[in-house]
Amino acid sequence: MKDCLFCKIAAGEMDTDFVYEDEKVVVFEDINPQAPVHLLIVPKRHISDLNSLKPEDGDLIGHVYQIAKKMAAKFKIAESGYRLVSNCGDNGGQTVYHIHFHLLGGRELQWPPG
Ligand code: D5M
Repeated sequence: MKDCLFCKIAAGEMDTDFVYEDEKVVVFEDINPQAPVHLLIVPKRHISDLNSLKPEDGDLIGHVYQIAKKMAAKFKIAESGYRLVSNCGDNGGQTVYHIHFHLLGGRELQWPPG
């Protein structure tokens, strides 16, 4: 989608290093990390937010969870624990309207989040 930052990143048009890429998603480090490990798992196809998900997106979202598990092992946070979160809308703290999943770990995370 034109003028979408994460579409541009996913298309390789920005100078972003991917820690993982396949035909459906890219994974890269968050520019403003909130934990020692803070990755963004981003579907390549533009979907604005959780509210825009369709039933047929189920396989894609299942894939995101499989990649989260793989990244947790790769970044050695699988045993200590981690969090996978997608912010939706203004009150949810979403700032980039291209659906993405934050994978956070490497420290004890607080609950509830702020
Ligand atoms: O999360 C959007 C996240 O995207 C936020 O944590 C910063 C991150 N971000 C923004 N621009 C970049 C670039 N260029 N590289 C890496 N990370 C980036 P949200 O849940 O929408 O607030």
